[in-house]
Amino acid sequence: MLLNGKLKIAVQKSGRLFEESITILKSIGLDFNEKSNKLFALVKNYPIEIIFLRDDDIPEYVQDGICQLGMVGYNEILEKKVDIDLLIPLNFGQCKLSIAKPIGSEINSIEDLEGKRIASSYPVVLKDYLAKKGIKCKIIEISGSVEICPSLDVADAIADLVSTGSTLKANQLEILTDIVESEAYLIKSKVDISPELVELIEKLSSRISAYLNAKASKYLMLNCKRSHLNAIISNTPSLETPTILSLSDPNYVSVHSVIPNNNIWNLVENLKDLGASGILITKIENLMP
Ligand code: PRT
Ligand code: ZN
Repeated sequence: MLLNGKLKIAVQKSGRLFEESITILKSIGLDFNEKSNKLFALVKNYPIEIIFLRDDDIPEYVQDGICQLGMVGYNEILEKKVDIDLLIPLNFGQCKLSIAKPIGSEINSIEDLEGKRIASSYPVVLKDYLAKKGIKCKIIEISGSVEICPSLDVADAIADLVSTGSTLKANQLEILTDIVESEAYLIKSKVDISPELVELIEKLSSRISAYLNAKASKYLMLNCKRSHLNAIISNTPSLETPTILSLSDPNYVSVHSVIPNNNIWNLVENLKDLGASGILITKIENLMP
């Protein structure tokens, strides 16, 4: 890593956030080889270096201005209490930090946690949460395998990240309450950044937003009789005004529209019932508002 005036973007070196972070950076046109040197990667077509770090270190590297941008979970941002700009929620790495207790234990409400031991890798977020609720507990800081603490009688409950819930289940634990929801964010340093790099950051942010918009949307095309047009348009959840094109048969039109990428099958069936034909739905590569 050199102090060479290039934009530095911190991403997780390996782990749950790695693949998706790399996919986004490549999808917005950055050309780099992440495999040749796992400490950093030089971007060939922009003055950018990708710096590979443990996710725990990313918030502070960005806060201190060593990296101007970073991609990291909101849980780590809260835990490190950093002063950074949250730029864009990245729609991956979704999980929640929850307090869980052994199934069948006498802890049935958060008040029952008073005086108990809670093991967690997120002592700062947990401490803030308990203080807000006015509950005094002993927090046992553990860096991994938090789930086994109750069965080893190291703790009465845990506070850990949950996504599917299968790890809790496998350890005979259940959620008592959720503390905070999390996903990966693009974060930006508040330390002085040169005007050239600010311009580059704006370009990258706008491309990331376009990439995320495209991923959340699909392009819909269909044909219908003019007489069915109003019903079809009012039943199409278009993100912007749909485009209506004339066809060689003056009684028919073609409707093109960007739609949200959910409930697609129900929508298609509904549009067919309303008289649409030749319904085509395609992926969108890029959606710049
Ligand atoms: O080496 P490094 O420090 O970089 O990696 P790490 O081992 O600390 O982190 P990693 O790769 O496990 O997670 C990185 C980030 O992914 C986290 O900080 C979260 O922002 C996000 N994330 C999303 C998760 C999970 N989902 C998740 N389920 N991080 C961890 N888990 C673990 C959780 O701790 C528990 O052990 O998965 C288990 C629970 O999963 P379910 O599916 O059984 O509920
Ligand atoms: Zn970590």
